[in-house]
Amino acid sequence: MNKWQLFIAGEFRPGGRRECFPDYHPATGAVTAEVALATPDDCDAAVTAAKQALSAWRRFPVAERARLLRRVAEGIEARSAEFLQAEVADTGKPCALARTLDIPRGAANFRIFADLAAGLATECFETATDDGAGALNYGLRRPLGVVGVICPWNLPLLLLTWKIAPALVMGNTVVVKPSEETPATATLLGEVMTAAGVPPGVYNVVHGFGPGSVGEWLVAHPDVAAITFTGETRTGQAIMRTAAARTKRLSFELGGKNAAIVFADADFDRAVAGVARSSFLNGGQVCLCSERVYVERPVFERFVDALALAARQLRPGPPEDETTTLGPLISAAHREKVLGYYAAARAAGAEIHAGGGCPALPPPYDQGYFVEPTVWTGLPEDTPCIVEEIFGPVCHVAPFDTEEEAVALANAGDYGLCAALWTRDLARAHRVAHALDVGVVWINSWFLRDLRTPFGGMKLSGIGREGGRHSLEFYSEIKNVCVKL
Ligand code: NAD
Ligand code: 6OD
Repeated sequence: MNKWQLFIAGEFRPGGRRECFPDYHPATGAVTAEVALATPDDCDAAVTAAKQALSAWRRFPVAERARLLRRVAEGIEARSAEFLQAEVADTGKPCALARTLDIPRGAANFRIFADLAAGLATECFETATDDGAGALNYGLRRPLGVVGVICPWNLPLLLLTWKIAPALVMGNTVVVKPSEETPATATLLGEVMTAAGVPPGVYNVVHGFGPGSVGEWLVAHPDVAAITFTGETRTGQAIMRTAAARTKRLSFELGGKNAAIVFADADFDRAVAGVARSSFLNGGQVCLCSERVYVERPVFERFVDALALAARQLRPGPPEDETTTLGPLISAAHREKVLGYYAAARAAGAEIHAGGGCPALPPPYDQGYFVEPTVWTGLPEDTPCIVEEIFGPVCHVAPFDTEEEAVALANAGDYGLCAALWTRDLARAHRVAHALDVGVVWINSWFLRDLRTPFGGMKLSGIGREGGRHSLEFYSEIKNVCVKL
C-alpha cells in the first residue's frame, strides 16, 4: 500500500505523531494508501522551511526560476504514467480523461507561467514638478512571501499547479494543503521538484483536514502572507474569517451554479453534445459544469430527449477501461449529498428523463461511489436543486421564450462563475455575454481554455481573477518608486 508523506524542506516525513488517515479509491471504495497526518508542529516546520528558503529563492533571476519551472513541467511529463495512476487512484476518474486533461494541464501550467513571467511589465509615469525638473514613477514587483495553497479534490493536479506555478515564478515559496481526498499527486510533485533542482523549502506539502486542522492552521499562521484557495464558497467564508485577523491577501475560486443557454438557432447536435459535456464531465465535478440548462421553447422537448439519450449513453466503470466515460463521485459522503438532491427532486415532482439513482455495476465497482447521470425538468426555479450547487452529473432543463427571460433566469441566484451559450446569431451571443453576471462566458463551447485569460467568478463564486498576468499580479506586491529628477 502506498504511503503519502509530508514533504517539508525537501524531505519526505511521516508526521510528528506518525498518525495516518486512509485514502480511498472512489471507483471501488478500497483503501489504496495511507496518508501522514500533519500536526501543528509539522505545519510550523513547513512554514519555517518555506520562510527560510524565501530569501535565496526570491533573489534568483526570474529567468532562472522560469527555467526550473520548465524542468518541473518536463518532470511531470517524464513521469506522466505515475501521475496518471496516482490521480486516478485518488479520484476514480477515467484514465482517458486524466490522460488528456489533468496531467497535461499540470505540465502546461508550469510552462505558461514560466513564459509569461519573463514578459511582465510594470507601469512608469513621468510626473511634472514645480521646479520643472520632473519626476519618474516606476513600479517594482516583489514576491508576497510564504503563500498557503489550499486545494479541492476534483482536479487535484490541475488546480494545484495552476496556483503554485505563478506563485513560484514570482519568487514566493509555498506550503500546500491538498484535499484530504486527493493527497497523491501533490506529494509526487515533491519528487519532481527535487529532481528539477528546485531548492529545498520552496515547495512544501502538509496533509490533513480543513476546519480545526491543517487547513485552518495554515490560514492562521502568522508567517503565511497570503492564501490562495479553490473550493466551496462556505469554506472560503470560513477562511476569510480566519485570515481577517492578519488581513491576509486572498485569492478565491469558489462554487458555481452555472447556466447553459441554448437558443433555437443553435447547431442542435453540437449544442446537445456540448451541454452533455458541460453537465457530466468528470461526473459533474467541475466547478464550471452546467447544472441549469435553459432551452428556447421551439426546441425544448427535442433537446431534453437528446440530452437524456446522451446521459444514458455514458458508461460508468473501471477507470482503466478506455470505454469508460463516467467516473464515480469522490466519496461516500459526497454520493449521499448528491443522492439527497436526487430524492429531493423526485419529491418536488421533477420529471426524470435520465438517471435518478445509482448504476448497477459488477464487483468491485459496486462498492464505488457511482451515481447515474441525471436530467430533470419541471422544477420551480426556487427549489434547492436549482439554487444550490450539487457538484454531480445532473442538470435541470427549463424552457424560455425570449432572450431577456433567458438572461434573467441565468443571472438569478447567488453564484456567478461561468455560462455557456449556444447560438448561431453572433450579435445575440455578444449581447447576452455582456448581460450575464459571470466571470467567464463560453460561446458555442465550454471549458475551452487559454491560460493567459482572466479566470474567476462574480458574486459568491470568488474573489479576484487567476490566469495570465492576473495570477502574476496576485502573487506579487507592487511597490511604486518615485525618483525626483
Ligand atoms: P472544500 O471547500 O470542501 O475543500 C477545499 C479545501 O479546503 C480542502 O483542502 C479542505 O481540506 C480545505 N478546507 C476545508 N475547510 C477549511 C477551513 N476552515 N480552513 C482551511 N481549509 C479548509 O471543497 P471541495 O469539496 O474539496 O471541492 C469542491 C468545491 O470546490 C465545489 O464547491 C466547487 O465548485 C469548488 N471548486 C471551485 C473551482 C473554481 O475555480 N471556482 C474549482 C474547483 C472546485
Ligand atoms: O482551467 C482552469 O484553469 C481552472 N481553474 C479550472 C477550474 C475548474 C473547476 O473545477
